[in-house]
Amino acid sequence: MRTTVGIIGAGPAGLLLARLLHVAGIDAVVLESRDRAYVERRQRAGILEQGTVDVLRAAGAGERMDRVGLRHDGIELRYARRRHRVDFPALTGGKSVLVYAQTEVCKDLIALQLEQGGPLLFEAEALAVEGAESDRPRVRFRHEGREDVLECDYVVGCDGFWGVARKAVPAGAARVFERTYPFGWLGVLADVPPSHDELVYARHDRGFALLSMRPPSVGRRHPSEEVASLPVESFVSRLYLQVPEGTDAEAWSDEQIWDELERRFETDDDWTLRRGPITRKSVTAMRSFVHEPMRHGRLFLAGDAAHIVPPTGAKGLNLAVGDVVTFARALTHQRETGSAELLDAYSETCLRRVWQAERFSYDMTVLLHRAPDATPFEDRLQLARLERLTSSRAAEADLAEAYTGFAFG
Ligand code: RFL
Ligand code: PHB
Repeated sequence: MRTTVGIIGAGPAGLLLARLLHVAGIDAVVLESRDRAYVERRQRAGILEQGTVDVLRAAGAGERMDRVGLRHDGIELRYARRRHRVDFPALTGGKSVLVYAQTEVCKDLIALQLEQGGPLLFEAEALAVEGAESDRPRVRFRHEGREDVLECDYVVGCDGFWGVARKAVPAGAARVFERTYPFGWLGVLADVPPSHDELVYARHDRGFALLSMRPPSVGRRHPSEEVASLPVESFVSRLYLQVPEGTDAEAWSDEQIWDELERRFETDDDWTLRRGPITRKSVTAMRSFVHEPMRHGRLFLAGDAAHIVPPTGAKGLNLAVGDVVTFARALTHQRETGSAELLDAYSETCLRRVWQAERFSYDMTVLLHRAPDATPFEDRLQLARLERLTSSRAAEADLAEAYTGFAFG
């Protein structure tokens, strides 16, 4: 098999890249180790920055997103039983974010790719990237019980944190920056409308909690259907609790989860948490990670394959989008002008934005989580930071700008 761009991984990075290249008339093959149902069901991100929304729309993948996605003009910070709303448009000159799940982005891109794009092979596991320093890099992979080779002009590793692409970069050619956190998130999906119409980020002495939401499952629109946005009441609840590192999700009963959420979201007013049947339960580890550079020869890394942020800033998916937009633009430029300048600048361009997201995600994590060994001094500092955020427009604007997104490079 031969193609121009070999893409490893059909998460948001790989799928969007395939779509952008298709629109630009550049052929690509996507290899995905899992099956389609697994990729479409994997619960992850929920927040799209405006820049991400614009890219998906321009790529022709915005029809369902525009109908089902819910614009959010703010978030609530909750601490010491108090509630404070951060108003994004007022603080950023009109910016907002869109609540639309990663599962839905992936479903939309997969449907488009299978209908219009080049090959997207499920259950095709990349085993290794070879010849990254040559003009003809190759991906060795296994599909339907057979080993095969995909010969490419470029390989883009979009295979997430646990993928194989990064391993093709020799240790001496890379530098890794990493931090792990002594806690994780227990995430649940519950079949009950969200208890608030915006996201709530809560800092509590017992630990962090987050209230988010997911759109109902809605298919693609029939041409005769009315276009109407869906009410928040039709959404379901997505909730997270800070738990100790290594926690087993099954160790928490549904009732324990609701009781703990209720405590951490407590307020002085009459706000109440709506309970309902929990349909999904899992624990996510928290990590910050950056692999520099994001390119080795003709192998490019994009998305979680190159960097990880803790989810507190809602940045992971949006960073993946920025990387593949940068790559697609650079390759198009090279084809149109013969100049490799943008491809050569790929890593540097992406890393500028990546480090801003790393900084913001770290700050949000430290601001809102309670470390198991937190001292009373650190507890007071956390509250002082929250007080500052809620009383200084400058501090609040800094959060709002970062949350709604940094420009693509
Ligand atoms: P993915 O999504 O991990 O996709 C990688 C794909 O590669 C496949 N793969 C392979 N395929 C072939 N051969 C191999 N050898 C392979 N090895 C792996 C995998 O099966 C998979 O399909 O990476 P990608 O595309 O870079 O996308 C990154 C995002 O998924 C991730 O950053 C976000 O989900 C992070 N994230 C959030 N990001 C946001 O922007 N906003 C959010 O609100 C947000 N919330 C979250 C999150 C991540 C979370 N978890 C579970 C870590 C909330 C949570 C709880
Ligand atoms: C989510 O809805 O899954 C979500 C939202 C915001 C975050 C993290 C996760 O910061």
